Amino acid sequence: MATAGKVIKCKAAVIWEVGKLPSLEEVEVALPRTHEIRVKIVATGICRTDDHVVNGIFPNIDYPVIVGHEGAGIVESIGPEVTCVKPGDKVIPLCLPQCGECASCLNPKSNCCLKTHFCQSQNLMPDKTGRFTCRGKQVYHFLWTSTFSEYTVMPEASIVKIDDDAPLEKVWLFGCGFSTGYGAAINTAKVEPGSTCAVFGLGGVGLSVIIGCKAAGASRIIGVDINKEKFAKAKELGATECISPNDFSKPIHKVLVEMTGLGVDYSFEAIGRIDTEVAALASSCLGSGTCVLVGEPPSGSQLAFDPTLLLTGRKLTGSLIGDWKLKDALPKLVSDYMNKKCHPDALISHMLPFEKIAEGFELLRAGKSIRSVLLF
Ligand code: PAD
Ligand code: ZN
Ligand code: ZN
Repeated sequence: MATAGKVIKCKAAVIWEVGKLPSLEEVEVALPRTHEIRVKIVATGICRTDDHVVNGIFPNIDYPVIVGHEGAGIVESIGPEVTCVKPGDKVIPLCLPQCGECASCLNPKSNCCLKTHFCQSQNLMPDKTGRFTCRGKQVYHFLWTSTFSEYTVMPEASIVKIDDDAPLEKVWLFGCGFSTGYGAAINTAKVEPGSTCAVFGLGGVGLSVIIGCKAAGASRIIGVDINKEKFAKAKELGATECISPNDFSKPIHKVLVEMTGLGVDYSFEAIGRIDTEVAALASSCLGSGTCVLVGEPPSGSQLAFDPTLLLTGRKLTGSLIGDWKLKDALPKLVSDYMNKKCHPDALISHMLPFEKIAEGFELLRAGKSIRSVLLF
């Protein structure tokens, strides 16, 4: 492409400091170095995790930063020794890397690559230098994706080629939200046919859990949210009932236990709050229930609960990006999408030009959107 070998000037949204919404800027994007790829982002969604960075509750972030981690685009150019993609390929950036070499990548039971931000910082490229500058200042990367920039750079561990015919304005959903929720149900919980499920939080992630529970054959799926405007979409996607904790004087876990006898077979927390994590655990069935934590509580949070909940046979676990090894899984998920085997499209509530990114964040905060997609 004509831009190959040159520094690119393009539009991006920069979070200059904690508490400030991403601001539209012109940034410079340097050339990809060895084992790096520069990608032209076509479409990118706004996930609550991006808002956590705005609010300063995501761990170990350096500011100014360009966030965005649900995206899809086209390879613009590659650095030396890149073998996994070539210019022109359609790709999805991976918010959870899969280096293929570390102990986790070699462990078939783990997707928590040791290069992920939970193990080491991803605020700069692996060689500890950055590729973004704006107004003469270095701007940090986020999860090696930074999809809120028209052009972005990532290492080979953080990119995967997808089907040439995949619609980029749709399949960005696989970059985080849909894969996270769907995988939490089918990979982490391994929901069984005929089972009962409760899903706390009916945002993009929780609704994707519902899609996964339904696909796995759950017979009863109870959605829990304080925003009743989310109920119609949850029911459209497979919830059999929806309840709001605000409609009951007793704690919501007691309501769920009464509704189901001993509690649900599988409960999921897709909000990111300590109190709802404990409520989800207490809603799961005595003797055999499984509770899966998906939401990300503020960094430094500590969970406290009565250990009897576990002694009496409940299992508590967590799920990072749906337990998928993303580089292996995403091409298959996208081809399932192309073959109409899974349909996350209903999660896209708003399509906005990239310039309206602030409006996208406001819609998320006001509880009016599920996923807004920003188009460059
Ligand atoms: P969202 O904000 O779109 O949805 C959250 C939902 O929770 C909203 O519908 C709220 O109304 C609802 N809610 C808020 N407070 C309560 C409450 N007290 N009781 C009941 N419902 C409530 O977010 P999202 O769906 O984009 O993300 C959900 C969480 O998942 C968030 O913490 C995000 O950071 C996390 C996440 N985790 C992973 C992972 O790999 N584990 C990946 C992606 C996102
Ligand atoms: Zn790895
Ligand atoms: Zn996300």
